Amino acid sequence: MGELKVEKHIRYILSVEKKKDGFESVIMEHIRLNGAYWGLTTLDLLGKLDVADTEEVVTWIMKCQHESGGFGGNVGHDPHLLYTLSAIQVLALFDRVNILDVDKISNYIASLQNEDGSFSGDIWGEVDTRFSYIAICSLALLHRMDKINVGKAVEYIVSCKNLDGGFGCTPGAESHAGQIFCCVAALAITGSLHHIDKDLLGWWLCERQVKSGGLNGRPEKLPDVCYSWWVLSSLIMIDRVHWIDKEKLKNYILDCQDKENGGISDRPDDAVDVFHTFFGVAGLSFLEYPGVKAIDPAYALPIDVVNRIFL
Ligand code: GRG
Repeated sequence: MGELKVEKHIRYILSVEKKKDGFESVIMEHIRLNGAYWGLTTLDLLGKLDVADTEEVVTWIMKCQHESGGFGGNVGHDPHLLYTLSAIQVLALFDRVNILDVDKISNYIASLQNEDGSFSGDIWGEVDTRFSYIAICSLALLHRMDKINVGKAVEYIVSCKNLDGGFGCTPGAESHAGQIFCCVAALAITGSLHHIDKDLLGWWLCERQVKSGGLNGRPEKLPDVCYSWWVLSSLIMIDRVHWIDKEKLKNYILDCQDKENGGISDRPDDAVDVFHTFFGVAGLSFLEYPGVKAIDPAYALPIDVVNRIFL
């Protein structure tokens, strides 16, 4: 366990970026914009965003934009909401949202809202509450929520609520902590948390903590460091975070570090990656680990970045 290996994690993140032909870079080629968000937000949470080359990052991000206004996961890739949010978030980290053609991007996002209030991820039409969250979070960060029918978007999310208090990806789909984060955060951003039974959902979420201290994403599943984000952020937004054992979770996350080479994995002794490194550090931020900046549970950005946008 021990303490958070801050310097090693910073070196690990920079090494993934530098080794373009390395295994992790190659398998992340198609989601590089998500990877940039995970890696750069981790650096910011650890107070080290200045090691990144701002102009290089910003120039590359803008090359990922498609003529429709949406962003692809890498240069020349098809646009999708998943990468559009990451592009906005990374530009927000560098205080460069102002370089965006806000109308163009917000029109792209609004064009993906369906008649029933749901959102498709791209022109091919897959519907998922992940995309409702992404659309709402992106438009809020761009101050363009008026582009969509917020009432219908909320109605659709509420139609995905289950009897156990959780939410799934479409109406009737199983509750899953990842989808719960998306629905709770979208409801938080739109001022609609009254649609949630906080005690019922809080109970389901705190039951995600297993003996090792880690959290799983649904009953009978293995724990995974990334649920430190999906579960804790949701518990915080509904004021029930005191229902889990924070000390045990902190120790679980620290146990998942590669203490030699940096990075955090899903479970102790597994291979590390940038996704789990971000969600592990973000979880520690919620647990108020010394030296880690505070992160906003709804916008998934450091709180100082969110304040810069809204205050
Ligand atoms: C800005 C933080 C942020 C998110 C953007 C993409 C997105 C919005 C949210 C994804 C939410 C989600 C569904 C997360 C779950 C990811 C995950 C670990 C899925 C694994 O699912 P299974 O079924 O794993 O393979 P389990 O743990 O259930 O066995």
